[in-house]
Amino acid sequence: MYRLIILIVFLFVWTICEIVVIKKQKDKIYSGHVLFEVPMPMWSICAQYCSRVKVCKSINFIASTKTCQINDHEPETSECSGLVESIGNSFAAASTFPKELAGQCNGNKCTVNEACMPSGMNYYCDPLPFQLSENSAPSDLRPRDCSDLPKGSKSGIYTIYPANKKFDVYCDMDTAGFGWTVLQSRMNGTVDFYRGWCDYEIGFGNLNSEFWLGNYFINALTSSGNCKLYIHLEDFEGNSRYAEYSEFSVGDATTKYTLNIDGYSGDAGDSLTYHNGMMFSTKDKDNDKGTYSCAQMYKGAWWYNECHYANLNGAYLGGQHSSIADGIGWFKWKGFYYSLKYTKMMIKRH
Ligand SMILES: [Ca+2]
Repeated sequence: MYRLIILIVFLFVWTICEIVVIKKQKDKIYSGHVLFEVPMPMWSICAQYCSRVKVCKSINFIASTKTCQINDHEPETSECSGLVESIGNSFAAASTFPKELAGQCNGNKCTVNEACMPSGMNYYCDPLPFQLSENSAPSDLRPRDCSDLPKGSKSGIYTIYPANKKFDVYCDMDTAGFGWTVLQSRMNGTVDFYRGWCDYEIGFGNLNSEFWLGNYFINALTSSGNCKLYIHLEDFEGNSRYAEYSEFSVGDATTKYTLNIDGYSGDAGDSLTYHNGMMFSTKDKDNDKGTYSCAQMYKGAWWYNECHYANLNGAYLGGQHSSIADGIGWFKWKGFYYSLKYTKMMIKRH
């Protein structure tokens, strides 16, 4: 740790002697790519540190805790930047840093486990206070999902590290036993689910109430295979049902988050096998088999076929409704004219 403190002091002195302009994006962070965090007094020093660490591709600076988050990716230039709103915090991509920021370290040959330190007209490589390997997460001891948490852990929000990514999830230990990672939750209609592709890609809502975790993260959680899906449903009359699928995974962005599902059991009826092999569709991205946009027609976002038997991201219509199939529907239990009170989709490794 003393090495890091020396480095910070050094960077600080260097910073006040030089003036460089770095493009930062206010009130945004890049979620899901944090490799490690280090304390830093200010964001510009975080940027400077990043410029000297080979694996660093971008940074988030968390102002309230003065934390510098080192990301191993920078947002893709696709339509979804991957940046999420985070008031008071900021983001900067290493590719936008001016060359002078790295000083003598520009183009250094330090390894992924070293930080470059300028020294006169040259530089030297200083070991990072962290263990990083070329392609693995900082520690294999970190939970990959909720089932890796210590036995006895209570339901709540936890940080997990699946597939070299880091993000927060809600872990459910009560509905169907220990260790379920929640992907989706509806309970009171306070969150708007009629949203576009980018929101569904990186997720939205509040982990403590209603949310969609995000297709990007669902892919990360299920890409290693061997996941089962549990769907808990409740109506307004106090009844509950469940549908469980022994096989569940979602492809990556290049597959448009294609659903792979099989092996139904439960008492809610199988409304999801019909959606197997379908790409994800949103109101602004029609990947379904209908001649029109199923997402627009049924006010949701889903792996629409032509169109659906399940619409768990539909409108919160609160029970019986006269419009057809645009509520939070599970056809095999309630038909097309009933919008459920409560839904929860969650996964667990076998
Ligand atoms: Ca269509």
